[in-house]
Amino acid sequence: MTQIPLGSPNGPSDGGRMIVLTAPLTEAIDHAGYFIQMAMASIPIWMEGVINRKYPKWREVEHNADGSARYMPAGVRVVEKSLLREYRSDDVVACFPDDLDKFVGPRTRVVAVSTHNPLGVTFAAGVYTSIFGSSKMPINSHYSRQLFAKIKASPYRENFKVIVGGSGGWQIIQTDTYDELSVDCVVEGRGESADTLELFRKAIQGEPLPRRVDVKHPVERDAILFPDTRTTFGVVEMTTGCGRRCKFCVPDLNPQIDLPKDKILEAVRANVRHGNKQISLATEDMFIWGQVHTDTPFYFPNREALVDLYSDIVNTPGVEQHVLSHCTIAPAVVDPLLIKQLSDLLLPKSPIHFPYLSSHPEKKALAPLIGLETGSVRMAKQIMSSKGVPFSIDEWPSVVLEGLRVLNENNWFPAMTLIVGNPGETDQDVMETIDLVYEMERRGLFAFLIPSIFTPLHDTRMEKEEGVRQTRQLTPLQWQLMMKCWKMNLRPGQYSWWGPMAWRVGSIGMWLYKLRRLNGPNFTWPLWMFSGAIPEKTLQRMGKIYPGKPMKTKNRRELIASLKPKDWQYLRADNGDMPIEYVPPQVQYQTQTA
Ligand code: B12
Ligand code: SF4
Repeated sequence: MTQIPLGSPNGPSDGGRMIVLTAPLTEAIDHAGYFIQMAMASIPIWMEGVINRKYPKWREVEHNADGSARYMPAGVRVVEKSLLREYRSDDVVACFPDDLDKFVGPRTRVVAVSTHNPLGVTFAAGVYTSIFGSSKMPINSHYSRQLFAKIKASPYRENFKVIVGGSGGWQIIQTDTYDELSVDCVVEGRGESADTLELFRKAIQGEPLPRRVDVKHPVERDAILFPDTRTTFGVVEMTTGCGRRCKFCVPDLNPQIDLPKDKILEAVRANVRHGNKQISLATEDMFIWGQVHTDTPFYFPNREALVDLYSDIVNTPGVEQHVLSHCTIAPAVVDPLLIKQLSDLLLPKSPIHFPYLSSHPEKKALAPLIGLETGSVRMAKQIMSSKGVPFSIDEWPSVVLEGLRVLNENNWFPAMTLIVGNPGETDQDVMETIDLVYEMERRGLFAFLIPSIFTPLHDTRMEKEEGVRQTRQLTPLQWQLMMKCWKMNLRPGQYSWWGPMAWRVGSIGMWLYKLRRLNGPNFTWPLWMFSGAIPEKTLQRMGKIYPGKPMKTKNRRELIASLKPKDWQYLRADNGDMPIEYVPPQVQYQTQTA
């Protein structure tokens, strides 16, 4: 063990904390909203100047009086809360990477790192940096590596173990970067688990740790802990799991749980107490809350419960801003009135403004993340056959278009992810997805489309499958889909700082300088399409891009009519469009008793 005396100028005067929790700076900042972190997960480090110019203060973080972090990602806070069941508060600290020297000392036995996406190899992250040519170094990855390097270089490194957890821990396992990053053990699973506590006990006693530990996810809602401190972006967990069983999905592997309202609200109040004005409920699908393990299938949302929950959240004194996280699109078709009621409640506290799109008097908008993934029914059947329930996956394009119509009418302009290069994806599948994107454009619908290259995620049912690995392998159609999505995103110019024009002109410059060599010839025409330098119609006539076909799809009434009669009982008649054969339960009852 390194012999550095307590109080030496090289270490903290109190010998440091026994357990030090931290997270990469870029994952911990509570600045400028979700978008900045998402951008830093995707933009390569050499473009950091763009972020610096737009958000010059992004590195300025807030501290508590003792130098610990005022806020940390929710995962760190839950682990901290879990540890505080066993250890004293002056043994445990959560701090920003720059403050590690204040807390890591000769007393330190564990440095625990929480990571969301440390190496940038997850979906919708690596692809963008790889387009620009440095596939492994998005800004977030650079800062994550910087954090690990700092821990590795600590003069006390021999004294403590480095335990990594969080949704991005698998990236270290998969790339076998334990030694490079100086990580002793990666925990896959929840910090509340007894196995996690056991691991910390072992580390504190200096026992060797396994490289990887898989811990069980609690199945009871009361077993999930809620932090009573401030979390980055005011993230408070709302649900775990999902239930739609998409084959590529990690969160769906967790049990489907909707967390108790009183605990959610307590955590919201704790955030406010510690200075947070923004709240966001973390979920894979907000619409399952209140409908888990009830007599109604979870995909028919519990309107009253949801409205009641969100109403209490946004009306909590001190909550000035509220942001939605993830949801699915079928509930918008099932219950448009729910969407309207939520809009009435949530828009006033939304920090998102879409001046060119929103009909709200202050141009406010809601922008949850929704998975579109593919427009091909064949592909959808293969990878996500229940994505659109209660509707059959055969209706997927109609569900997307109708759902988006309902959402847009209520000022919801979601970010929608698409997967390009799924295993077995054919040109026909890509054309069908392009058709859907063109159809959105034709109908004036808006979603911020985020195409990403298929990434086999650990433990999922597609873990062993292989899709496209590098941008050079993308076909002309796949490139067209990606570039069309981005062209559509820049359409209304709602991100004024991006300056759509500048992007387009810049893209040609970049292509000439670097991109044509990096991404190969299949990239050329789609990029010209994106740049707008040659009109799309001309490119279509020249046969350089696929023109797309108008789609014949079902409207809401037809979709509702396509449901199985046994599902009609769960529909809300006040939405209209009820099947003509439908007899409301009270009438059925009267008929039976007459
Ligand atoms: C909120 C959220 C965000 C927010 C805020 C993130 C933040 N910094 O707080 C924003 C929008 C910024 C975001 C961005 C991104 N996200 Co995100 N995000 C989420 C979401 C919805 C909730 C995360 C959360 O806070 N959960 C609650 C906490 C309590 O859970 P937790 O973090 O998992 O922590 C538990 C365990 O992991 C463990 N644990 C955590 N840390 C540690 C540490 C140790 C030492 C131990 C032992 C245990 C441990 O214990 C905790 C509690 O028991 C999840 C989905 C989900 N339901 O988890 C996706 C999710 C984590 N995100 C995901 C992705 C892909 C991204 C992006 C790459 C998307 C993009 N391209 O922009 C970026 C990356 C951002 C970055 N900085 O690099 C994926 C991760 C996939 C993967 N496994 O690789 C998820 C799972 C979504 C999904 N549907 O797949 N995200
Ligand atoms: S709908 Fe989303 S969260 Fe649910 S299983 Fe599919 S990908 Fe996962």
